Amino acid sequence: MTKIAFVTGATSGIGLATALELAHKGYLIIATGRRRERLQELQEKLGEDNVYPLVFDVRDKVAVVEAVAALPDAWRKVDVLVNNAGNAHGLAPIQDGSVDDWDAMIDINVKGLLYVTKAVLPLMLERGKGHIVNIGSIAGKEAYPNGNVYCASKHAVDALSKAMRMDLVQQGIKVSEVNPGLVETEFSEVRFKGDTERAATVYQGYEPLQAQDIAELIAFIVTRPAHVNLAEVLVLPTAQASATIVVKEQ
Ligand code: NDP
Ligand code: 8X3
Repeated sequence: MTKIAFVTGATSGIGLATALELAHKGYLIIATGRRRERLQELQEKLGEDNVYPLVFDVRDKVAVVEAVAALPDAWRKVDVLVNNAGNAHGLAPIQDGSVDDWDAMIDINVKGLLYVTKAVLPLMLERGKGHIVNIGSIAGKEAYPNGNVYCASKHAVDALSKAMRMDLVQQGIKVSEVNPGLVETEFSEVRFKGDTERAATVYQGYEPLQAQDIAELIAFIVTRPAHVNLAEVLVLPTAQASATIVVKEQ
């Protein structure tokens, strides 16, 4: 039977690549994000019957519940949830940080992940199976200068992933956490509020990971046999050794 994957943040970067990769592995994709036109492009690319687009902001808990409740019966047997939607907003010392940026990161990366999980989990619990893949970060393993609240939000994802795995083990639901280092996506454009030149410098002088690298890893994780759970993976560019150590050509 065809499996169904629910991928948040499927409009760009890691989420888009994951939606494409899982579709190529035969999954039907519930693709979510705020940019409706990008979800429509994905649907056109993969075929109308192979993608179910859901447009909502993960911060809006009512919208999240309504979107999941409105899924037609044929799309309710969700096998895989990829909690990917998220971003960094700003990179500043704590004394200079913007409260609005802090709200965005906590509300999207932490509360949004919780709202989506709460809404989708019943669809797994009623079948006694499922697999949740949370996208954390190396920033959830280490803090780095100026990363304060983004790092805190990803440390929260790390804690939630571990705790969710404990809470759901008896229900037959796997929980995995993928923690990437530097991946070249729209991430830095969002962090630096559309400053594409500054964003590009983050990925210069070494070979960063690409979204496809993470998508292939997620596809590997969710296609392991039923008795195998890759609980946590830290995946870095070869040039990266820690959150702050990246070997760059001058
Ligand atoms: P992108 O900016 O390319 O993608 C972010 C995705 O999240 C978009 O699809 C966006 O969709 C969605 N999103 C953001 N805010 C919201 C919101 N409020 N409601 C719904 N969807 C939202 O970045 P990445 O692909 O790099 O990031 C994906 C995940 O990977 C994030 O959780 C990030 O923290 C994590 N990560 C990224 C790394 C990197 O170096 N790039 C490294 C480690 C982890 P839309 O704007 O259409 O709503
Ligand atoms: C994204 C990677 O190093 O910018 O989570 O925090 S980093």
